[in-house]
Amino acid sequence: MKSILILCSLVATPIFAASGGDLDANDYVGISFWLVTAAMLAATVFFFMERSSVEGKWKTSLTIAGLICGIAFWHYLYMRGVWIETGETPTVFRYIDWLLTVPLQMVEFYLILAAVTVVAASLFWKLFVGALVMLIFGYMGEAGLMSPLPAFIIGCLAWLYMIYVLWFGEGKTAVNKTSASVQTAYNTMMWIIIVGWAIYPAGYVFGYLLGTVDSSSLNLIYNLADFVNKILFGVVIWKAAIDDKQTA
Ligand SMILES: *C/C=C(C)/C=C/C=C(C)/C=C/C1=C(C)CCCC1(C)C
Repeated sequence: MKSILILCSLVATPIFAASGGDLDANDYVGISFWLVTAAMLAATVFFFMERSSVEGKWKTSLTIAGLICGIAFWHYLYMRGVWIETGETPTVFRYIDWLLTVPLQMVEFYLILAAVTVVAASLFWKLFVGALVMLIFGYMGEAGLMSPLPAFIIGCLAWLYMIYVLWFGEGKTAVNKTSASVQTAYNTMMWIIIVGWAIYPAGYVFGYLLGTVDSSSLNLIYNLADFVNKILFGVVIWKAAIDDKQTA
C-alpha cells in the first residue's frame, strides 16, 4: 500500500514539475533529455516494485537504487526544460543531481558489503570524500570559477583515488569474504566506476578542454553516461539480489 502511494506521487510529479516547451525533431540533445527522463522514471518504479522480490538484507540496496534514479528523474525534468527553452547547458541542476546521487552510489558499495560481511566504515568515508572533491572541482571548472584544466586534473585524481580504494583498499578486503553473487556485483559495480564513469571526463574534455565549448556533445555524452551509470548500476545490484536468493 505504502509503495503504491509512493509510486502514484512519482508518476504525478511531471504534472507539477514539467516545463517542456516545444521539442524540435532535429534537436537530438533535447530528445536524449526526454529519453533519459522517461527511463529514469521507469527504473525508479522498477527498483521500488522489486523490493518485495528480494530478501531482507537486499531491500535497502534496492531502495537506494530507486532513490538514485528518482532524484535523477526529478532533475531531468528541469534540465530538459533548460535545454529546450534556452539551449544552454544546465550545469547547476546537473551538479546538484550528482552531488546527491554519487554519494548514494558510494553508500551502495558499503551496503552490499555490509549486508553480508563486516566492512570498515572508513570505506564509505574515503569514497564520500573522494566523490566530493571530484564534483566540487568539476563544478568549479564547468562554472568558470577556476581554470578548466587544473580543475579537471584534481577531479581526475580524486576519481583515481576512489578506484584505488575500491580495488586495493577496504573494499577489496571485505569483498573477498563474500558469496559469489556479491563478488560479481561488486566487481561489475567497480567496472562501472572505471569504464562507465570515464564517459563523464570524456564529455568534460569535449566540452571544456578542446577549444570551443560544444554544449551539444557535452550534454549528449552526460545524458548517455547517466543512463549507464544510474540505471545499469541499479540493475547490477538487483541481479545480485535475485541470484543470491536462488543460490541461498
Ligand atoms: C549519476 C551521476 C554520476 C555517476 C556522475 C559521475 C560523475 C563523474 C564521474 C565526473 C567526473 C569528472 C572527473 C573525473 C574530472 C572532472 C570533471 C568531472 C566532474 C566531469
